Amino acid sequence: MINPRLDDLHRRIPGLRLETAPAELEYYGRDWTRRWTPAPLAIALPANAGEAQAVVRWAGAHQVAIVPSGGRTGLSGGAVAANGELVLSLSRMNRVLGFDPVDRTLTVEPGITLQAVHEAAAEHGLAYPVDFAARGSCSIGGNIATNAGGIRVLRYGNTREWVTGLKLVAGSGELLDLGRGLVKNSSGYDLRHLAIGSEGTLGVVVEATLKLADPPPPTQVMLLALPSFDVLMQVFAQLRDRLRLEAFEFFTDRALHHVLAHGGQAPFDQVHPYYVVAELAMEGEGDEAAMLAAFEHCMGQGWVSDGVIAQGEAQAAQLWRLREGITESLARHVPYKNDVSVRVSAMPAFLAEAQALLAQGYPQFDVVWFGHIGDGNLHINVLRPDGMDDAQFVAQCEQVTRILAQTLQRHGGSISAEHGIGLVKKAYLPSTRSAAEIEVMRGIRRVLDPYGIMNPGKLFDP
Ligand code: 2HG
Ligand code: ZN
Repeated sequence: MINPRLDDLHRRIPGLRLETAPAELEYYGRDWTRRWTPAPLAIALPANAGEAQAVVRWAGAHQVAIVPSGGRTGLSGGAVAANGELVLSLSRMNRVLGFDPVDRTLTVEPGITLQAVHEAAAEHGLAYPVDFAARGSCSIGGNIATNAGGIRVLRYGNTREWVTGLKLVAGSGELLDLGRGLVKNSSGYDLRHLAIGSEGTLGVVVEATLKLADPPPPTQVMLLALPSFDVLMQVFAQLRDRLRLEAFEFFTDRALHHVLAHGGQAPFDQVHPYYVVAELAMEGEGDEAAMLAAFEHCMGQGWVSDGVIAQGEAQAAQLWRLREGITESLARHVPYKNDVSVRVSAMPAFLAEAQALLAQGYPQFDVVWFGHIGDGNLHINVLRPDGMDDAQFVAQCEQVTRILAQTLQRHGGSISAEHGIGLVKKAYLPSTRSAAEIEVMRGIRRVLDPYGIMNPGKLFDP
């Protein structure tokens, strides 16, 4: 080590793995936003909770900023280290620590991927029902830090619903054992829920106990092509009221265009303005008939321009790929992302206003709309036009976000539904949270992170 501070860290925690090679700094210093140049001081890779706690204590004593780091699949810059921070990567802490068949819980280290959690739950005949496309790369610690949502929130809720215990090393260096797997605990403030969604600003998760669900029911997957968003909402209401929806996801013709350009297979002969992937539980005897009746009803109303019900798992996976492949298909464009929410009832009015705003004010942009309709969550990806330089593009996108934030405020919505605030949306936090709320959050942050070392510069400034 050449850096005296790192020498000291090395001496104080002799077994700790520290990386300082440029390739490692580059790799661990960025997330999927790819808008910041990584410049961390070093990467600390603790092997266990004790080492992680020792690193946080050392950082507090030496005023070294820490960026907690999982799979770095975040889209808001929450895991970016661009200012000489020490990245605290939990990637080596990726084990399943235990399964309790009576409690139906799985206790895991934070660096385990979501997919490995799914697999571990399935080995015990159960399920961890939070799910989204980055499952193979994202880690459960990052899911907890952002209260990740995904494609099954409609049915199962966000990550928050599934975390019954959390061990958190607070910025103060204290190890807090929160929730302890209790189903009921009416003994004051639930600090576990403060930590969930705090984006690494209060502490770092070193262990989580996850509640498991019954194994998923057999399902049917359908893809529908729809002429308008109003119709889409009608179809949503029909399917939700008549059947048991496991997922209801939408995307537009532009989204499908990019997925197909990336190697997908066109589902229909014609192009349609809107598409929906719906997954329906098929548990009881009458479910299949009820699904067909609902499908026919929607057809009969003239709501559905075209549709397909998957015949078997391979086709179901193929239909899902059209939705789940959107982010990947856009990645090479480095799109500017918005991830907003309004109440489901406000979706049509908000979408119409937002679409008009973009079409009239920014016709130069290819805007890709998709998301989780049943949760009132829209993803708005804006692509850089050919020939526009990146700085100009980002400046224009920030203008768009400012106007979107005002529109959202009028509709009572949020500037971040499930991706977090991080760096990307920090300037817009006051459109979603009142000054009084932000002041309370500042106070909480000061108590748990008295040295101001936990992910400084993210979420809001001191
Ligand atoms: C999804 O729903 C993810 O696929 C990513 O939240 C959204 O890329 C995006 O904007
Ligand atoms: Zn999403």
